[in-house]
Amino acid sequence: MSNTKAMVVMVILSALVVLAGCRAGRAPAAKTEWSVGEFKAEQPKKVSPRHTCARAPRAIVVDGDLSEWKGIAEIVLDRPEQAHGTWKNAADMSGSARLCYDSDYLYLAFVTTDDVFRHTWPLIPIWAGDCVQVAFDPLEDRRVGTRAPDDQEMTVALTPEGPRLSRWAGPQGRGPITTAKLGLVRRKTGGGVIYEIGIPWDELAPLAPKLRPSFGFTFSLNDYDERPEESWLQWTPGIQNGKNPSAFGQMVLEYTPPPAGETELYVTSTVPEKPNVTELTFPLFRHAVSDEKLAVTMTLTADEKTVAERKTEIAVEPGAHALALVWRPGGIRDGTYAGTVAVGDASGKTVTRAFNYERMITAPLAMRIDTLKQRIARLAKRRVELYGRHEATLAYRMDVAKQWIAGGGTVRAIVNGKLRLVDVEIDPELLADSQLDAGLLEDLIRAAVSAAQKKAADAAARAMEELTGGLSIPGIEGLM
Ligand SMILES: [Ca+2]
Ligand SMILES: [Ca+2]
Ligand SMILES: [Ca+2]
Repeated sequence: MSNTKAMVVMVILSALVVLAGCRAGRAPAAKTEWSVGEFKAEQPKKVSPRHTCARAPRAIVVDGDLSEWKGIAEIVLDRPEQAHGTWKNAADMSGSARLCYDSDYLYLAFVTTDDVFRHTWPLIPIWAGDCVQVAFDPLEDRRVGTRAPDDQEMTVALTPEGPRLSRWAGPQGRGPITTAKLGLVRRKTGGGVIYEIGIPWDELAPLAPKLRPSFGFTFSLNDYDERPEESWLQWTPGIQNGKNPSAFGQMVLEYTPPPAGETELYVTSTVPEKPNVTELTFPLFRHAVSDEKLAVTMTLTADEKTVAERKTEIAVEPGAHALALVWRPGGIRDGTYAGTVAVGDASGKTVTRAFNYERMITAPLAMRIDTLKQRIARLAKRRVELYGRHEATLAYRMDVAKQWIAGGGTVRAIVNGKLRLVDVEIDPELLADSQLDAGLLEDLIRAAVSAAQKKAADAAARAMEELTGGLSIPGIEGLM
């Protein structure tokens, strides 16, 4: 390096150090640690297709009986232009979707018609059997061709092990959503499934009624009759063949004030996309019936230890208020924190929202570079996870072509990777045996078939373990 170049590098480096110092020096010593202002939700532009997420007209009981959903408008998928893969007709796969909400849950109801109901999870990925996939773009930033940090994708299925709702992407992390209410039942006619689902608002943050006018949404009805995910019907693109929130439809959150004398409280947390943010903003909606004080507690924890906490009270008058509560947590280092914001009213009701906060502001240059390296390492790990999932899917597809043989020397059963019986071979000498009767023959066939099916299932489980075990990917089993 020439002397001039070295000088230039030195000057740039010192400038960066000075800048970092300025930032640290600008830490809000004199500023108050929190403030409360008016919250104004951005008004996204209208998008087609558009539908209404109704306010629940009456209490929703999540049980697979949709009688309380009467009067809520449906989105119907039953047309060839909505279908992909080897879709035949509406009897093969069709269905409807309805959405509504109350102060605690977003509810979804799907009713499908399907000539053959089939799901064999965990032998196949959960999205490859008969199921519904849903995707949300809470902030409606409509990212093109990839998900943004607020975006979510989930699959709901009636699996052999029971109803299951799994999240593949979202700020709350991946895995089964155990806080959701699931009422999934087979239909008495039409071969399909009724899916009645309640998802707590905390699982959908930063989405919240009154704090967002609408959200991006789409869904897909997946069909497995002969082959996993052989066809699907979709409201819009954006889930299948590439993640693309810019293609989603729009759900307008219908709002009517609560009945006279009833209060309403919605709280959410924002997800700062960049780590150089010193302020955390919590949008809050309160419909109050009298003068009151809301008790607010905001906390940040690292390694399960509280590192910052702020308790405060907000006075509100009767009526509807959309507020933005801003917290500037002081005295904390750069790092990754788990946080909660809890808002309690006089009736004793408390709404708690969880969030993650990654902060990179005051550290010396070297430490900031280290943090950057950690971020890159995390991104690389995520690539490995996605690759692992792809490989597991490939391995599964190969196994469909494979066959497993089991049984003694007299009766042998051949089963394929889908656990289907391909053939049974019986030794002619066995049939000549005078002691053989129909009951014994049935027992021998049954034993051979179940042994071959067990072999196939074990092989699939082993293949999955080999592909994922070495990487120790948390939650992947829950998704597959
Ligand atoms: Ca119900
Ligand atoms: Ca079908
Ligand atoms: Ca099916």
